[in-house]
Amino acid sequence: MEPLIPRDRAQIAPGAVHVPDWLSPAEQHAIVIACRDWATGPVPMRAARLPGGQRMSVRTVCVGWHWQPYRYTRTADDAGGARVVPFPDWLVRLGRRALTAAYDDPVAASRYTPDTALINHYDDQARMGMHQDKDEKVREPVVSLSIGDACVFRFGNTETRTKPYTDVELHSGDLFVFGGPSRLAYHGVPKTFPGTADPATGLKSGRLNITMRVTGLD
Ligand SMILES: O=C(O)CCC(=O)C(=O)O
Repeated sequence: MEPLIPRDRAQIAPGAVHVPDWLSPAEQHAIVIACRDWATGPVPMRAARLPGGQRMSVRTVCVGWHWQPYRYTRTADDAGGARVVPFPDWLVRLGRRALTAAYDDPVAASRYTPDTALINHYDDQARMGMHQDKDEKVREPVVSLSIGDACVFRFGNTETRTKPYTDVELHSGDLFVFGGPSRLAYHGVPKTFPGTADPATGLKSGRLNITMRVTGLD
């Protein structure tokens, strides 16, 4: 195997931090197992339907709160109607560790309590257009974990879907956190790199992305 070229931690914009190789291979494997379990129910993983009628190309399952464009509910009203599984404590702890790694502020991190996670699976054709994560009622940071195939993650500005933006390669195990002045930055995934994943993660193909958020809902 080729030796890994170290990639450096980088602030992409104020409040937006990329931490390469943050998850260990064992953690990635454990997360893949958990995601596989969530994907089988009680709410099935599905391609969400946009208000215009077309389906997203990624397939998504949620924990804590169910997201459908563009709201959160406790039951998956567009996917069989079951109640979503509770947000697990281990994922809260992982979110807090992620915030510490990104911002180096353990006190703020200890207060971070994500209550939803969207788990997206990208097959080789899947993409995600530029969008803002703005269905949450509060503006706590978003913690994003990547597993499987590498991708181009496009991180833009808070005003428009277009330039200026920065293209960041996210690899398996990478952490990306965006909060503060970057919390409402447009972002998307224009491209994945099929076949780049290490099979040791347990993911058979494609790319998995987990974003943890705080909904601010009761
Ligand atoms: O897949 C990614 O890295 C980004 C996912 C995303 O933007 C989202 O779930 O809102």
